[in-house]
Amino acid sequence: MISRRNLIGGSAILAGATAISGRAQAAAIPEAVTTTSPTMRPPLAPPSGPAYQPVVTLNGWTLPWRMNGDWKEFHLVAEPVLRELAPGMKAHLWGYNGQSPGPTLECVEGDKVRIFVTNKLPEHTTIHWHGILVPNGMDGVGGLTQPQIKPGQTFVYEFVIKKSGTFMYHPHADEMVQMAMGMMGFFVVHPRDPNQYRVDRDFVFLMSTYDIDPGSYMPRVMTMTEFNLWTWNSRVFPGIDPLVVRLGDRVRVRIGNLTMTNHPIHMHGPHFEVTCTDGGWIRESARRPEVTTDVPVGAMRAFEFVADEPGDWAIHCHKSHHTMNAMGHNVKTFIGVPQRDLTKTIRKLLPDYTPMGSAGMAEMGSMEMPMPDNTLPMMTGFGQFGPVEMGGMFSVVKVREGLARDEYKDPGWYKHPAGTVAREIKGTAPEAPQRKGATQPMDGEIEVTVVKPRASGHGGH
Ligand SMILES: [Cu+2]
Repeated sequence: MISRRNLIGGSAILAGATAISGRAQAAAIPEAVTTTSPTMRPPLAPPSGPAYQPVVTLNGWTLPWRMNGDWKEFHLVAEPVLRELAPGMKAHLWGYNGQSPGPTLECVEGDKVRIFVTNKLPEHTTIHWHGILVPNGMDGVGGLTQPQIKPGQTFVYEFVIKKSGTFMYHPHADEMVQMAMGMMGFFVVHPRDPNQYRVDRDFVFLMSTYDIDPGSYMPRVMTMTEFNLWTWNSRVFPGIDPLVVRLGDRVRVRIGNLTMTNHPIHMHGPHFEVTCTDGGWIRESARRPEVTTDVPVGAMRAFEFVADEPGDWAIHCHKSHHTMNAMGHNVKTFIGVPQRDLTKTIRKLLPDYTPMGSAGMAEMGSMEMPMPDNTLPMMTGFGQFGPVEMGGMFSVVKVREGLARDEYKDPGWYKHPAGTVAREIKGTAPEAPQRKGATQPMDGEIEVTVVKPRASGHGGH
């Protein structure tokens, strides 16, 4: 649901802002469009100006703008928001225009852009336009290139966009807190020539991490490494939108990383090439095929592929802890440990104790364990064949035949043609050949003699 709010009527507040042109002072601040829903909104085709293929923000939206003469005007409002991370868990974050991440901004190379930023947070903020070439005074570094935007103030940023590409925006004021609270957004600049770097579908998401104790709503902002929620656009599996793709489409996926660690993003199915970073487009001769690309901290990567094979193709971070939801870090490893006697002993002390993981942890994907309110299972989600046993940074690229050009609705699970799914074979496996005689090597086998090191005063390994 999108509603319009008149946030600030006059232009009195602009008196304290830096670098405001006469034109901006004359103009009233545009309305701020806001949304409280984490539902993906359809791509926003440009109502005027050069044509382009608009991007699709997973569980998000593109901010509408207004034209004022030849200036494109946006209004961002920095404010506390309530974000659903997945059905069953909400978090009190900070974001822009009702959501974290903030809305995606889309422009065209050569656009004259004016962005109003209103601060409705309890502390000061700024916005840095990450990767965009701007005059120094528009770079958004609090204290260095501008005074911070105090609560209640509105500042205006103005620049002409020189270069197309894949960028983002985030605060450059009390950064550790403000980014740990979810303040960030995507900024896509389309080429002026719509046929340059043309794709049929263009998805964007930002990676962010949170440390929210099970049962609570507020991220710990001092956490440096021990995060427990690994998100794409402040959503975790199974709450992340699928990337719905028409068979044969050329597809781009743009990813930004504002977490404290790198994320190797792996896509099953079609091979891809990284085509763009926050420094610009990669020339064709320098591209190489990949199935995983690492997205470093504070960086953007865009990759492209042709969706030439239908199916439900997993896309996820390859750090396996990042495809899990909140868990206690002190869960012990019990693989191979018989727990019956141990459980009896522990239950004398803790009657509700549930042992887990003597054969692995897969049972957690199908079990419904009692949990505090506002917490997600560590491993969750069901596919058509059973539990998916994932969480965090995981989604599905759903390649389907016969979709409409702008159709992004979840088509459900892939219907595999008969005989194309891995299956159980009934019957007994033949016995492995028995080794005769402990000392005789079999044909082709090399006998190895282990010589123990002589005991000495040296510590060895
Ligand atoms: Cu990761």
